[in-house]
Amino acid sequence: MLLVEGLQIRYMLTTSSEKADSHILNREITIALAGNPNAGKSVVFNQLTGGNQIIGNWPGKTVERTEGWIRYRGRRIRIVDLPGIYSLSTYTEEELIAREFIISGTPDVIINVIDASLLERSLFLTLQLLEMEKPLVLAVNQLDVAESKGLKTDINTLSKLLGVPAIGIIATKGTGLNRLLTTAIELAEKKERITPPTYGGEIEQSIQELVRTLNEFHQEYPTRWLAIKLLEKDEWLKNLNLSKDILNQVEEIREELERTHKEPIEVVISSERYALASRIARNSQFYEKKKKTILQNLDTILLHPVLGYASMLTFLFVGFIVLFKIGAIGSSLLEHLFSKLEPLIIRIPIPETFRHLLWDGILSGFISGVTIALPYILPFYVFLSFLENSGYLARIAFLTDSIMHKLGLHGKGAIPIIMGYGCNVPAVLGTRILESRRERIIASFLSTLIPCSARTVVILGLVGVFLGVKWALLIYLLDLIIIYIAGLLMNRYYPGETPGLIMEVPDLRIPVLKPTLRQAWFRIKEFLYIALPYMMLGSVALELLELLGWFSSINRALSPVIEYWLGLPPITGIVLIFGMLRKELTLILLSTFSGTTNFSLILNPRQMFVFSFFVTLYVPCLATIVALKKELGNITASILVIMEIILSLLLAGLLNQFWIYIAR
Ligand SMILES: Nc1nc2c(ncn2[C@@H]2O[C@H](COP(=O)(O)OP(=O)(O)OP(=O)(O)O)[C@@H](O)[C@H]2O)c(=O)[nH]1
Ligand SMILES: [Mg+2]
Repeated sequence: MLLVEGLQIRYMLTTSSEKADSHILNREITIALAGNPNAGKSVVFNQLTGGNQIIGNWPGKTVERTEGWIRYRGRRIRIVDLPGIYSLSTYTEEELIAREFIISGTPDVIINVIDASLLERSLFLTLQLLEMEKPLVLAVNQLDVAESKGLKTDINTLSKLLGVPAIGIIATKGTGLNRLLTTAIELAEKKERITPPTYGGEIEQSIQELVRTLNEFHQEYPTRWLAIKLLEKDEWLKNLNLSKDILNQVEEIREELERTHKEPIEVVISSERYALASRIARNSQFYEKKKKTILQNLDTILLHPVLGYASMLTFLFVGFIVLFKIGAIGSSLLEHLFSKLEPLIIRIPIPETFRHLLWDGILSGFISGVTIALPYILPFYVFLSFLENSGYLARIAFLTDSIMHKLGLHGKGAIPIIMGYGCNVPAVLGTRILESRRERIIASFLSTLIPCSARTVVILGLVGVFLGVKWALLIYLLDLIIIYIAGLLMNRYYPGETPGLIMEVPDLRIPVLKPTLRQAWFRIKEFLYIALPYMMLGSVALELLELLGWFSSINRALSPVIEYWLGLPPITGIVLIFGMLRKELTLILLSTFSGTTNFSLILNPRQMFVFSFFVTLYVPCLATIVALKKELGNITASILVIMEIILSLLLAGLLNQFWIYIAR
């Protein structure tokens, strides 16, 4: 699958209990995972289905409905991971997706995942879910985090007060998930309607009054829920074509309530929910004073106006150097290993042409991929996964908030942009955490200029190894400057406003090892299954082009741009075209074609630098273009791609000419 994360992917997972219970009917049950952003829904989803939803410690990762299937005791169970939401009555895109599924997607049961360390806030949504009267089980997650903050949760009382089953879980460790699943299935099969929460005073009376009227009309939705939504003037009700009489009655009640409360009715109902949520939270959770943990103290440094930036820069710099060192060492070790292998294969008696295709094509594509790309990609993904799950990524977003505003983005915009260092595809999809289309366009463009792990392979494997790590760092810096200027320009010439919201910074935590490594592993697997075959096919295609004698004519056609403007050797022309598939291909093909990983034999320092710089900027790879099209539409995506081609040709060419000029 080309587009990895965030899209709908299906899994079939068979649990061991299936065989024993195979006589049970093949029943189908749909379970929806709903809850606040960052509550841990996707961890639950991944644990149950074996899926690979993005998880991380900041709100707003899951932006699409994602489904997975499992078999459990003879039943086929469809589990749906929904985007996180704070309420069911406002209208962000994620809220619409989640709400639409809960109302019309007819889940048999809802698992409401809540963060036990943020109980009161979570219950605000729980109450709204209960209003819908669907079977619901409360998954009280992150008990370990709550505990470390000194919060003791009384799950039984919570369950009693809400009138639904509640199960305490620690999703990252898998604790309680079995019970959660069995309880959810039981509820789904009983199909009992639950008792919705009742609110206070006149609001409750008005709801009752409306319920009486609505009961006379047979509706497919619970009347109490309809009554509340009518009072809240919910847009969605337009779909129902209710009679004039009912609408008039609603209007009368609304007017009266607003007269007594002197506030819009939505606000009055919200305050009722908050009051109830707060009462339930107070009665079911207790605070024992604990010393501040080291992690909480750490935040005074990490978010400090001066020390925060200093520690961020140090952290990223050290991280970069360490990653480069690990990559370089790994790379030379692997190269040594494979060089021992080479003579063995050369001795295999096969016809000359085949040997060319086999050795120069498939095998050297594979070997270059493994020796040049993997050593950098592997540690990088682990690093990124820790950055995401510790919550440090959200802190970087907080620190860069003011810079982001200059670029026309909310601070949250830093998150997809930074994720772009891993892969531009999830970065483009991740721009959905931004509110407006304008912001999403700016952030998507900027994140496709970020050197993803594939481009990192080229920068580190070529410039880092042959010119020195300082030069590699220079490319990253130049890139950041270009992104900054591009952002400034876009903000200036693309009319619209930047929202002034403040970003929510989740608590810092030590990432749980297993799911964090698992997340890294899924990305590495993607590399092994998709990138490596590309590299082998690419090498074979290149060999074929040469055998067929087409090479020189293609190179001649490209020579004005490649040789004169960019100052690169002719062979790089074809290589750069192949690189549109995946950026690491450029370096891999260069090595398979020239038969060496010692790039100093074919490129001089200027060419290495210009080549890497150009690869960093020119068209995003195919998968990213597809993601851009999906998120922003054909026209916008095409404009962005064209802008990028012009930008890269212009800047890399100027850089080359400048270098030649200086060197003269
Ligand atoms: N310590 C601990 N961490 C957890 C637990 N559950 C989830 N997390 C972490 O909390 C963060 C958020 O989890 P996600 O599953 O991504 O949250 P989500 O509800 O899907 O969030 P959105 O997709 O943004 O709505 C991740 O870093 C998880 O590793 C838990 O029980 N204990
Ligand atoms: Mg999620």
